[in-house]
Amino acid sequence: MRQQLLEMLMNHQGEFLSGQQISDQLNCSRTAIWKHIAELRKQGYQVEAAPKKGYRILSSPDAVTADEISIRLKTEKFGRQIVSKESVSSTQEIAHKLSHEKCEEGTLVVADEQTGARGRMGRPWQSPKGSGIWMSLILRPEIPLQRAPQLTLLTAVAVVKAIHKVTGLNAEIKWPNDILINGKKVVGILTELQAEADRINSVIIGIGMNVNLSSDELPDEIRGIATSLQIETGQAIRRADLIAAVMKEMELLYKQYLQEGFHLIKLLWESYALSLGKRIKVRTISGEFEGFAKGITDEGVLLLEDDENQIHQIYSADIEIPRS
Ligand code: BTX
Repeated sequence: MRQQLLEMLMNHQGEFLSGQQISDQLNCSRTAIWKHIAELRKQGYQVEAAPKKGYRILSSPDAVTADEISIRLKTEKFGRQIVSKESVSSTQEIAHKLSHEKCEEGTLVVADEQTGARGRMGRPWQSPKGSGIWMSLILRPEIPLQRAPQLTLLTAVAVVKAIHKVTGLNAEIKWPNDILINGKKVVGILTELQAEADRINSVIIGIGMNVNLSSDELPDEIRGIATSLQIETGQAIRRADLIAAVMKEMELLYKQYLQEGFHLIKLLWESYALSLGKRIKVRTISGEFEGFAKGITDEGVLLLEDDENQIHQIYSADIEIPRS
């Protein structure tokens, strides 16, 4: 009900809606409307109430609440179930738990702050309050286990597209999961699996996006290597707009992926990839080496050609693109 009320007010921004109009449309009492208005104000919405005129919305907060996200969603499944929290250790942890409890595919966990967020290989992910998108999406694809890394690449493509649609910025992808703008990291993606034998129960895709951090607000640990969308555009971005855009792009690509396979994602990914055709340095658990990034395989594995013209398949690594 509150979400429908918010939707009505947002669809008539700048105009008053009378209590009668609202109660007729939502089939509820005036008292119920008043209670929901009070709740919206508590969430940070500025709602004007004028005698004989009714209600109108003056401003809405840059919040990552279920209400703010839901009214912007243009998806069938992705983000249609939202768990939104103010502060959590990691949205991945909550998503894992929900997934065990058999939540629906497309369930999204979002937090305004994370205090113990993780990147790959247990590295910490800085997630300060009120300025980023820290979210985890639960998928249940019926695909073989070895194809799961393709979903990281699919997510990277969707995020690059969504960033372009919402901000006009052209981000680039550094294999496998970094999204960079002007050479600095703006988004990180972490794909985790719940699987048994060779069957996937769920894939939990964690996405961390630096949105409205100023240079001063970037945590010391990452100041030299990271950027935010606000730094790059000079403008604050409404986080719920971007979340809805990411959900839309992901759902579109995911449907296509399940029906037609990885081919299109691969082409799109390659068109956004920063490292392909360049000499790169690769750091794996078994050591460091250099070579040319030739491309990716149909499984999303990076192909590296060394100085003896041997091709190596890189499954998991950090890569560095030395400045030329
Ligand atoms: P990664 O292992 O590729 O990147 C981690 C590295 O990135 C860190 O070691 C640090 O150098 C750098 N870094 C840390 N925080 C930031 C930041 N905010 N911006 C830019 N660089 C940073 C990347 O792992 C995967 C990150 C996924 C994060 C999401 S947020 C929602 C979900 N919950 C959770 O705990 N993780 C995911």
